[in-house]
Amino acid sequence: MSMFCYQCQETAKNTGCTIKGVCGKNEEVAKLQDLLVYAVKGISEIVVKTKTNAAELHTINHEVLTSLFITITNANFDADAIEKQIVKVLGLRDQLAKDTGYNGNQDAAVFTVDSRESMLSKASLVGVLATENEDIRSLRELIIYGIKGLAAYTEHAFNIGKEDVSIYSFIYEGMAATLDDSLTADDLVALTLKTGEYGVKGMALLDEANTSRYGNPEITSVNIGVRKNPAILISGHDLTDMEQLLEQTKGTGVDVYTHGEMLPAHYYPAFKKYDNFVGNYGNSWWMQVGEFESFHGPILFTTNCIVPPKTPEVAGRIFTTGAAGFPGCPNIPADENGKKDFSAIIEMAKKLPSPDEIETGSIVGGFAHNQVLALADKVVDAVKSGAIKKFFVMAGCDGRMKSREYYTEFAKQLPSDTIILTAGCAKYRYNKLELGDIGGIPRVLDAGQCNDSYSLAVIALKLKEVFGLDDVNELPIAYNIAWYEQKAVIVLLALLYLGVKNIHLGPTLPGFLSPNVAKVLVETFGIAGIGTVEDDIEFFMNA
Ligand code: FSO
Ligand code: SF4
Repeated sequence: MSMFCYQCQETAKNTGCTIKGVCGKNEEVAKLQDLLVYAVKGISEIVVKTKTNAAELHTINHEVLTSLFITITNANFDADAIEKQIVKVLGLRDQLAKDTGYNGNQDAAVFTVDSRESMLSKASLVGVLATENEDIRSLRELIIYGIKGLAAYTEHAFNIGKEDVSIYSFIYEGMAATLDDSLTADDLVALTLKTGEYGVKGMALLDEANTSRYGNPEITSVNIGVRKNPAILISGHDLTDMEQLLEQTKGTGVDVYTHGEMLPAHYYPAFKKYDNFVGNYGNSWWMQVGEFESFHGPILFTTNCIVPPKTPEVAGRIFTTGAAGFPGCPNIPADENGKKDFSAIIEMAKKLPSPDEIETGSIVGGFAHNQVLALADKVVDAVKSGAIKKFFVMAGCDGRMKSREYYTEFAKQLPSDTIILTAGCAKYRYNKLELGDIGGIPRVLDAGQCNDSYSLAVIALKLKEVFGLDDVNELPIAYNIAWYEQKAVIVLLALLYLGVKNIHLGPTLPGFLSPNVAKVLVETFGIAGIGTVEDDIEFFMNA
């Protein structure tokens, strides 16, 4: 076996990618990512054992976030960039060991490598399969994937200048725990829930960061057609990159379109003032291969999901920034103040044709907690009168598997007295259907990016209060969530921590759950997979 990765929903045969990733990640990149995660575990071990206060670790905190983000599915395919990050992190680890007087002998905290070759052979010994017991391995990876998602959200908040040291401390605690052979399965189950607790904190921090800087998302109609100007497409989740790109393109004659998970940027008041912020182009991440061809202009990836470009022409128009990376595509760095120079992208755009129109019309979104709570009276009345019978939380991710057509069908077949609450790229399975409204409330309410699933939890908790219920599970809300990568794992753990039960998860249950761990999730939290659309709708409507 040359590599092993089973962190996402598309893992080969739902058991593990062993030769090449379904995502396109090759053996070298997979191994370097394993080693980067191991180096982060080493830093975490030192922090925990020496009881170092995370508040004193500014640079290390940030590099740990970036390192974990780099290893998320579809974020970074660039072996050279990952090697560089390993060298950086090991340097920080060794300096930390010195500064703190660490005298332990945990391998992750002391190992050395001096070449790409030595990195690859070390990686073969410390990857996922290094943990032999499949239940312990499953729980360790569940925690690590949750922490990867948490790190991604925390990094976006960091970029806006918002931090919570307790999150860093937890990341060190959680990562170090995955090296500790004395922990039992029960200990790790408890730590899994604690990961969910910090998931809530991380998403709340990012929500506070985004809304304090860019305002509260509001109902917005987003154009999905095009104009006849040269243009840049911006993808991923980082709003500080969005802000800087809009500032730098202002008055240049270059238009800006969002792609994939950047669509919700349109919902923020702060971005509405830019005349060149035109609309959203295309659909969810996996459809980029064809859509980037017809876009014609340069594309900036601020995070995942990158699909390896099929032609040199498209590859030549891709730029990355932050944790994202692809070999041969420039990564735009930030200076010490977080400023980025996007002029190379703008100059390229000016020389290229305007986008081909692939759709026309508009889509409506912006239903994050503040906007929905502003409509609370209307919503509560509609529930009381029976006009709204049930809400369906269908947040999460999209993916390429054919089985995901389930979600489009599910949305189509839901009774007309139901409302879909969505967030994340899962929405593209049904956000262009004509599902109508209930007394003026659209039947698909899009809160925003996957991290804005937090908004859906806030809305649920508020409704619980308004209806005077003791338990969030008594609300007429069903959870039918689609997952793909590790940010969805932290969203799921956050919901479990908040006490939400009976979540249905699809299109398949995670391959990294061992049968015993899956059983715990089923028995404790009522987690279930999906069945047929008809059966599931009948089940949910009668539950
Ligand atoms: Fe989607 Fe990709 Fe936001 Fe993920 S674009 S799949 S859960 O990165 O992060 O929802
Ligand atoms: Fe396979 Fe997913 Fe890992 Fe890529 S990220 S190698 S598709 S499990």
